[in-house]
Amino acid sequence: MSMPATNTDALWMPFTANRDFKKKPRVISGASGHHYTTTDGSKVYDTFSGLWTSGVGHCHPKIVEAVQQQVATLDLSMGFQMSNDKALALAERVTSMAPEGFEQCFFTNSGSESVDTALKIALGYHRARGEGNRTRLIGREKGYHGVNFGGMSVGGMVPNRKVFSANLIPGVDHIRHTMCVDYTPFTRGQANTGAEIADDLERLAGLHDGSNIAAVIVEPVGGSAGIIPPPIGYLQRLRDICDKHGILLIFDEVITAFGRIGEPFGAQRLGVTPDIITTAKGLTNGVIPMGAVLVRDHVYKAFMQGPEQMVEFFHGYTYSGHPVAAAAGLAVMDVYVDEGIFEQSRALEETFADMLHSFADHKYVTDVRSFGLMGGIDLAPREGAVGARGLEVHKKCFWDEKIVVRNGGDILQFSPFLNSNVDEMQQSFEKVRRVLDAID
Ligand code: PXG
Repeated sequence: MSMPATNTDALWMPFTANRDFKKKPRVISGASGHHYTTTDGSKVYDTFSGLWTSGVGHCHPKIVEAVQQQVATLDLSMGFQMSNDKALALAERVTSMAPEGFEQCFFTNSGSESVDTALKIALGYHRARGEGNRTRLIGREKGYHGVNFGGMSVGGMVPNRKVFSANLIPGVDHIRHTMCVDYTPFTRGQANTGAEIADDLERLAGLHDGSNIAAVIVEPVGGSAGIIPPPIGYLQRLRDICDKHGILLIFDEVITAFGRIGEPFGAQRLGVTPDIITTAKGLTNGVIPMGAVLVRDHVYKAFMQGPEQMVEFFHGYTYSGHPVAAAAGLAVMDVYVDEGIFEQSRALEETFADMLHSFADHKYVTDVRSFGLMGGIDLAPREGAVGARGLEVHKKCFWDEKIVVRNGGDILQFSPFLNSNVDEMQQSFEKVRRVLDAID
């Protein structure tokens, strides 16, 4: 076996401070269960489940076996005008877990692709129904919908948009975000106030005329911007305004689907049904890249018209429904059910929230937010050096405490395994506190 590579020169890393990283690289060469192994042989506990992806842990034997078998049986088949047995089975499996009425799913390779696919479905849907004037897309401030042009344009993360400002797709607006730090700090779960923030959509419907709006896309619980649970009643109010104006509601569930908030889909947990759901991450436990866009029956049916020899939706990826990814997904769905993963996730919520909110008293902590197994801790930025404190926590946790802690600037984000061991989780938070106590 060759030695693990350690030369970082050739790699341009995603969403990374490359020059800082390359001074002292943090390089992983193995993983098992809830730990990574570094190239120097250390075991590192993962508080972020991969990147919100790997809820059942790393290198789960059943998933590994399914992938190994599939790659030796059918490595790839063309997905256009043909399909494969695993893609069919996974589509059936995933739609059977979805909220009622979601009967079709379209496969992609990532969350970003799921989002752009969903936006295109929304535009195609209205046009197929004779409402081609409905072209406007509405996102939300602080939303994260991936990095492709559509998702970036409806997204509301300023650093991700800044450089591309002049090239964002036209015809997009944003409703206000629901980050309520100023008036409901340290909220555990959903805030009691703020449902009326949804009325911002009514304002945009008034401005543009609702009949010109195709779709609204939101994360049911904001993830990347630092864990933003919806105020109680907010999502239902969005749903009602969409219904009033014939607007499609898209839930971006790339993070919230598959147990992260204690149900197969966030829509089920939050009791609001959108028209389109985007997924990725937990679909395959992150083992093979894959995403899926689920649609309600009326959306699919709108496309199924015209001459039958015609392609109904001119969209798709070479690897849509890739058999190895789909085999991984099928094994993951088995693990979710056989090991009661969603139930475990739900049972861990309160313990996780207790641990997370215990940081409220720390001198650097300005807010703590949580929902399900999603948690955010805001740190006060250092004077004149935004993001420096967060990055130092990440690095010190890795080197001194042997845990991976994700920082988005000065926000620490937590995405524990859905089957976390409570003692390990407790120890990881004790380590985070030690690090916070030790730094400036
Ligand atoms: N939608 C949502 C809601 C996401 O969270 C994407 C789309 C894009 O998925 P891909 O697979 O194209 O990356 C995401 C991705 C973070 C973090 O630190 C989260 C994501 C990506 C990078 C960082 O929270 N989520």
